[in-house]
Amino acid sequence: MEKVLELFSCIVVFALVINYAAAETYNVGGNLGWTVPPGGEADYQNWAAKQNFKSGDTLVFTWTGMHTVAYVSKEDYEKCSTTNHIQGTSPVTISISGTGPHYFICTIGKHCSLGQKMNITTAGSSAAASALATTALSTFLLILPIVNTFI
Ligand SMILES: [Cu+2]
Repeated sequence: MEKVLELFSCIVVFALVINYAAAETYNVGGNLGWTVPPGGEADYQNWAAKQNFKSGDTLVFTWTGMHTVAYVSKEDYEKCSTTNHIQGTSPVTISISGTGPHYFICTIGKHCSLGQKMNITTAGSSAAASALATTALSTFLLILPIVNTFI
């Protein structure tokens, strides 16, 4: 019985660890989607500031009408360069890796200079999340024998 409980506990912990470290998917801009934002660039920065991006997460850019997504360098972001890495069919799915920052712009007309641009940073990498999960697992395995004596 004890062995069964121990195995069961391990499976539960394993599932929690997998869940904790799992990459997340973000719909860029929330309800606004990917468009020329009514409040200018601040709209996307305000949205991004509320998220907790990490390496391995996925961004989904969704829009109607004429827009594009370009995943660009800081320099191109600042200049609203319209030449590189352009994807023009909604939805566009982009996986972010590394700590960033990551820069995205729309390349249609003056959309970028009107604020359809976003830069994000990854607050905690998945490596940090894994380290935390490992710590949690180690702690649990340490207290497991104590827990078992009460069962
Ligand atoms: Cu656009």
